[in-house]
Amino acid sequence: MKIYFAGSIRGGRADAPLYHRIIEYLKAKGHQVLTEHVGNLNLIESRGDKAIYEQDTGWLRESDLLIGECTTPSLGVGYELAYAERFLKPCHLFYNKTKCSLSAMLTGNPFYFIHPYNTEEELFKILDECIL
Ligand code: 6IA
Repeated sequence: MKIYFAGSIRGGRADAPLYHRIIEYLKAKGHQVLTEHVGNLNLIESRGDKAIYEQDTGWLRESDLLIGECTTPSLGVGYELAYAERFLKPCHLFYNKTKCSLSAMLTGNPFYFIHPYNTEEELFKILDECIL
């Protein structure tokens, strides 16, 4: 599958190492992750914002599935989720329930598959079921 992984960039990079581990896991399972850079630990902004927007919305339309790690709140991820809904892309959203509570605009929308987790081990177990 072509997977669009969504995670915070300008919203804060505290969870970047986790994004990296999720992306590597998805790749090891044989999937193509279109947004590998989201897990890059030394992210350097080298392109203009218009190019980023056009590239990412194009990848979203091309993707089969969106996986979002939403523990660190991000306006960009929120936008991507609404965009993915518009194109009826299945969206699996993860958040660490010991660290945050997710926006009601997501948990209240039955379109999204919402996966609260306690531990990283639990996250990967749920992830396995999403990518079968
Ligand atoms: O509002 P945020 O910046 O936290 O939004 C994060 C989300 O928007 C991610 O899921 C990305 O898909 C997308 N996004 C935001 N900034 C970038 C970006 N910046 N590149 C690609 N996607 C982005 C430049 C970094 C690049 C040079 C490696």
